Amino acid sequence: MHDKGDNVVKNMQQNNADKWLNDVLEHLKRDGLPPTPNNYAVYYHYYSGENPNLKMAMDLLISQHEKLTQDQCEALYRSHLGLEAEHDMLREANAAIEIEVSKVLAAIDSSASDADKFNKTLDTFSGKLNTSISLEQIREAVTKVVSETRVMSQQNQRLQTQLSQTTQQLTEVRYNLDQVHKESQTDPLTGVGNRKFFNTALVDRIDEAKETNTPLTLLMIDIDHFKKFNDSYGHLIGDQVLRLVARTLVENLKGRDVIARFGGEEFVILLPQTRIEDAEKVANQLRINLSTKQIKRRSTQETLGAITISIGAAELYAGEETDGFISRADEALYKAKETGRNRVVAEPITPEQIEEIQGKFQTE
Ligand code: GH3
Ligand code: MG
Ligand code: MG
Repeated sequence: MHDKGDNVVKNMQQNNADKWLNDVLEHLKRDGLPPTPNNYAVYYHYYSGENPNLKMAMDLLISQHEKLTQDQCEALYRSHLGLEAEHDMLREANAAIEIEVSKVLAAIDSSASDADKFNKTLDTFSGKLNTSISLEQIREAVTKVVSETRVMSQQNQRLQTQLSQTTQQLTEVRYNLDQVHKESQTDPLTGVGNRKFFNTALVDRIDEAKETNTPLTLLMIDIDHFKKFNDSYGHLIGDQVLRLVARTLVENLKGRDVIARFGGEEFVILLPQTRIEDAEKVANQLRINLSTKQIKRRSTQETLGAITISIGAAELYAGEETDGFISRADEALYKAKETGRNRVVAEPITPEQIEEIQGKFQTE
């Protein structure tokens, strides 16, 4: 019962998304605008009617100018669609793309059945040739085959053109959407993942650790006395340091490890399949590696000294929630700061903390 209802809603959404995709692409083409993610988002919301304010504003522009310019489209995007909307759009556009692809596959199927029909005509023709028929009848049959061959080849050509156009358009839309998705998860200054990326990765890695019954360790990293560094040398050199820290992390960790900027001058690392003792070694290597790098002012090559980091580590305890896990790594980082900075604190979970987690379990 429930499934049936879900399917009806799903089908309706798919049909709509399917229709809107065509409308959007045609309208963008009419207005001479490229199908960039932002342009696509504006027109998509216009057709879906999900955003009445955007629809009203766009209707007004259309009534005044007929076609939208790139600048007008960008202005609509900025004032009516935020990051959240973009997220929805990504999901819906992906669904629409899947539908478009299945339509293309259906077109190929139907072309195959046309080919079947054509084969049958040929069979009938060769059958006729086997019976004794007049020259006139043969001429007639040959003419029919020739004309059907022409129709088939024209149909094939049309299908091919349509397929390559659709594929090209979809590839472009999908590429643009992928770029937007990637950008929305990346810290623009350092190029590593941002907080949003980390939040998703954290949930995924915790699930994975639970499913595979493997350890997961979190490192919380904070640059030491960074305020003083900024105050002494300026924010631009501070930014250069943030990039250096990110690069050092990326260069010294494995592909499966998650690296992100948690905010300000703090970074986080998730080390899957790693116990806290091993994570402590990794953290110390990172810390030492960074402390041996000399920061230089690019313009004068003047040496500004080295940068140090403090690191707190925590290993996920079975049944622990994301917040508790982060808090424990944070507490360890705080201890590293308190006890002199430029060090790693990796303490095992305390019996009190275990009790707290288990207490939560029982009340739930
Ligand atoms: P502690 O060793 O206790 O961590 O001291 P701190 O000075 O590093 O810590 P505090 O929290 O007092 O200052 C953090 C500084 O990080 C303040 C801010 O100027 C700097 N910061 C945060 N984000 C950025 C950024 O994007 N670029 C630059 N250049 N500096 C940043
Ligand atoms: Mg800090
Ligand atoms: Mg700091």
